[in-house]
Amino acid sequence: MKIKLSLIALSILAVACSHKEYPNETIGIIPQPQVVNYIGEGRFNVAEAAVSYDTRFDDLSVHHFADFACRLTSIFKRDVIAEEGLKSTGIRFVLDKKYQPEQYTIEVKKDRLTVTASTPNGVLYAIASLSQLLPDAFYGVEEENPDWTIPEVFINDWPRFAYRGLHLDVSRHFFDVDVIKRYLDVMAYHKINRFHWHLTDDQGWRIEIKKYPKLTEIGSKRDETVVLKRFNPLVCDGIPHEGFYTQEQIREVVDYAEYLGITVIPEIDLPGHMIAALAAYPELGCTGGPYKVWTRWGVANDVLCPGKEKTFEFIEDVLDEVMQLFPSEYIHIGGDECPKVEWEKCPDCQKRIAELGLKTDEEHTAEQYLQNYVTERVQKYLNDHGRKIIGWDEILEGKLAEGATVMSWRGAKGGIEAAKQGYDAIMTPGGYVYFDYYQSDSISREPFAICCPCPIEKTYSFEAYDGIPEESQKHILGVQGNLWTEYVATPEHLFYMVLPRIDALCELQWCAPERKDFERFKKDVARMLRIYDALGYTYSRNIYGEPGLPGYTGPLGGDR
Ligand code: TNX
Repeated sequence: MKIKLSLIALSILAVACSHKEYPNETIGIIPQPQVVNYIGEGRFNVAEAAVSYDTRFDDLSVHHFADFACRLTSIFKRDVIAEEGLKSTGIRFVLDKKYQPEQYTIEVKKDRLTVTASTPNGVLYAIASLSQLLPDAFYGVEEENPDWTIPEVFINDWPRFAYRGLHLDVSRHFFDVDVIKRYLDVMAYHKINRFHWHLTDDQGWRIEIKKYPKLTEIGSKRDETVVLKRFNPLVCDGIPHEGFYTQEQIREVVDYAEYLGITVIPEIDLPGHMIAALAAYPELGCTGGPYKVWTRWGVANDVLCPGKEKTFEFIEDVLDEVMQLFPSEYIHIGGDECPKVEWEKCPDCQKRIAELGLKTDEEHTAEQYLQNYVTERVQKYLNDHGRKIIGWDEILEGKLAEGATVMSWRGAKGGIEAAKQGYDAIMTPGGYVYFDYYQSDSISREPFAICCPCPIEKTYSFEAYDGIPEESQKHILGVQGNLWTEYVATPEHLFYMVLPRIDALCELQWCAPERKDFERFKKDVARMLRIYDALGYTYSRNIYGEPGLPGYTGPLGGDR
């Protein structure tokens, strides 16, 4: 018995010694997996491998296996099919219900590569990682002698945060469904699982609402666009801009996202940022209009009038249709940058303030409390329908009802405050993860942007828990990057702003902080850039000291 035990101990020791532990070795995957152990000297050859899977997997996972097999078929010019029923060799997908929802492992041995996961997202992320272990030829890059072998390695991986978001503003500039799908593709590849879709704003209403057809008939069109300078003198292009998604297209996007393991969180920004809606239905404003869909940027004084009951009818009707289209538990209700000047003058608003007994105190004005009233009422409506709200950090000003989630954009302080007060928070601080900021310090060579350089190193340096007391850290749901599109008018420009900062973002969302290492990351990004090239995405080459978007002819940062 004694001998047996020591033999087991010895063999465990032998296995442990043969593991080369990170950080001595890296694996070239973004986001860097949590655990990477090299377990032997052999190599597994993907070029010769069959694919098989555990019969207990769900349909969506099976689709992912089939897609992967199909890709191998087209590369190796031989029929690779995902076979039902596990084989003992080849690429094998195993279901283990004990795995956390988005966790996966990949164990590579000489004759078999075993992927284990418990959900479609786990499967998808395993395939994303596995793809990054393959040569560039996997992405269609012409390579002389691609090496299709993978070293014997064990990867165990799971996300740091459950909420891993990327936002897109389609109001300032409209992007069609194909662009949105390409955006979702690149998100899924980075294991990002929430798409925050900013669908309405002063400059355009982009979602069809059947009960209010003028929202898109009138609210989705503007006469022209400011192309330079935020402040006077404005330079406008004189070109009308328009676009919206039909409900059918919205469903198409939601389904497509679901396939990629992404929940779409719609934002209906209220009570500010509403001029496009007011242009269509002026009776919802304090003055009754007329209003015009905005052609300029910045904060507009005309906002929804919470003094009128029909404003709430409107909001609820819109949200009814939004809830039908989006299964997401969270609905984003905006709440940012809502000036109160009209409310101060409006008899209906003042009547409402009096009825509610709202009073100005040392900290906030009565009008500020009126915004709280709007937030709370809308929150209650959504809660009654089984949904939760997210709002920009302004919703913290005054009083905020329990159960709201705060999106911290004016730096991290809103998120820190929210978490301390016991609200859930999502960190999306301007300056770090605002992808509408310049890709490099050389702004004179960059497409004109709304503000400030934010090179990838800056994004990479963000740490979500900074300033959050340990006991409040559980309230940080995750991190999100935002792309506002005031100055971003084309898909080429759009992807340029996001790539490769999305690579930094996904490491903030996925990796344990101690796994982050900018030098390693930079090396891995170089590989990503080759993939972006192969897939036809534009991206910034600033990590090579090459600022600027080739082919871009619009205003540059230096023109400001
Ligand atoms: C502030 S971030 C806004 C947006 C602008 C953005 C430009 C937030 C909640 N509101 O309306 O597009 O700055 O960076």
